[in-house]
Amino acid sequence: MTSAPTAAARRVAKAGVQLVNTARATGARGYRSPGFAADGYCIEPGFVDARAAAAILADVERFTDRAVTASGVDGVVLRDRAKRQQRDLNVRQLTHAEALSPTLGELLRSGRIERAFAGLTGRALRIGGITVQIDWPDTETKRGLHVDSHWPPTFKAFVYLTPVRSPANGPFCVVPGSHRHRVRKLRAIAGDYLTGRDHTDLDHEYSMDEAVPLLGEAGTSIFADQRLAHAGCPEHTTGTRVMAVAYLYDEGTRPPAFLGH
Ligand SMILES: O=C(O)CCC(=O)C(=O)O
Repeated sequence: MTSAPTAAARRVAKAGVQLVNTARATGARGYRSPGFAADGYCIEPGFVDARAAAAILADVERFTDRAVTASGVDGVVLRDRAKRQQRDLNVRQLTHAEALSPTLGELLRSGRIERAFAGLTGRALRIGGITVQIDWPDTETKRGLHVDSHWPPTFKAFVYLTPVRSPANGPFCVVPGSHRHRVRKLRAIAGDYLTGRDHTDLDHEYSMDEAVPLLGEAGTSIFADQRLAHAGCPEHTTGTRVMAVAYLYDEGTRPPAFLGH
């Protein structure tokens, strides 16, 4: 009689599968759009028109006031990163943001984000949630370069609701093509393991000098494979950045546990 694998054995097997898929950068070269396959991201100016972006911003702008500490809306959780960790101390997130803004709700229900990703990747992706993220200027506590997950791949659509015209406005930054890296990712994971760090941290293997800031007016959307080495710009000195962030994963699979966190 064979006995069921123990929880520890299941964890080891899962880690093995993750490592093999990370080592192969599985699927990262096979995207429908050659540009997305090469770079791992795409910027679409005007994906949300200026009037709609302004309407969403008007619906959520009250949360840029630090004195507001609760959403006051059923199902919407306001989370200040400063309450639970030592980095990203000037980042605020609001979950289930579609409940805050009818215009954002319409965008979510329209299927446009999934269709845009299908065109870029050839994959059927499902939205796991949409948040609004508010970033106040910060040059000291930003989390360094990281991935959201090594495996399974996850994707995000970022919609800027305020103009992000220079590094001083705190753009989303990526190392182009790093979603395809194999050896460097394995070196990073080994380094994280040896130093007891989060296995998604990459900042000891990659440098911000390799990263490009992704800029755009309000309404610009960035579609990204979150296996890219990425970070919020640590040179954010001017203005509060507000953006909506949709989280996506492969349809037919279970949403990764960290989604929305
Ligand atoms: O604030 C940013 O631009 C970075 C966001 C980020 O790291 C993420 O969504 O995983």
